[in-house]
Amino acid sequence: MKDVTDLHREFDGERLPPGQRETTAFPVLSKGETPAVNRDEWELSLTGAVASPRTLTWEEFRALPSETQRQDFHCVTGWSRFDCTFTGVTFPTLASLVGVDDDAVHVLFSASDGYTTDLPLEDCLREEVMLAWELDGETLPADHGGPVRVVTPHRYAYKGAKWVDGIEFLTEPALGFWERRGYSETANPWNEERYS
Ligand SMILES: Nc1nc2c(c(=O)[nH]1)N[C@H]1C(S)=C(S)[C@@H](COP(=O)(O)O)O[C@H]1N2
Ligand SMILES: [Mo]
Repeated sequence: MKDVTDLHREFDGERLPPGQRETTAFPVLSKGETPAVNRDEWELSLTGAVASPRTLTWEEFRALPSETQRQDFHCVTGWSRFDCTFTGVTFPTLASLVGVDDDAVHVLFSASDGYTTDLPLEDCLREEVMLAWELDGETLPADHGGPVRVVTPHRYAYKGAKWVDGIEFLTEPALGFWERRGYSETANPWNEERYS
């Protein structure tokens, strides 16, 4: 299994980012109710500044190469959960499927509960950014974003959309749900980039 729990070194930080406390629980943090998302009706759209936009069904998505990674998870409200095991498809795999245009600079993720979040493209084109359907060897629970969520272990976890159903490649930055409410665009936990 690929272990990326040492990626804090790249950001010149300790494993536990400043101002965080470790929890062994996995709290649920959602802006509203957990939406009921049925795998058989779920689709993932890949649109915007790409050569070939695609909409993937669950079967098509699951046929893509997948991997399992050990990752840490940092919530901007101050808790971190170490050693989460996620199985999914990496963002670079999805990006190469559609062929990202040269002028794409940001990515807007959207989700079934109306949530959105935006990240610079370079922060997405990393092996540890995954669209995951398994947590700790079990089907990803609905509260944690099942059937499919994004994980961003190098960024605060609000950059990882639960119940993800859309990825739009953008030629300029956009503001997602929390970014519009004053949270950081870049969200690097080792710099405590919590607010903009
Ligand atoms: N669709 C969606 N994704 C979301 C959220 C949300 O409200 N809706 N909350 C974000 C926040 S603030 C955090 S910390 C993590 C929490 O994930 P968890 O509930 O699995 O702990 O999901 C992120 N992704
Ligand atoms: Mo969060």
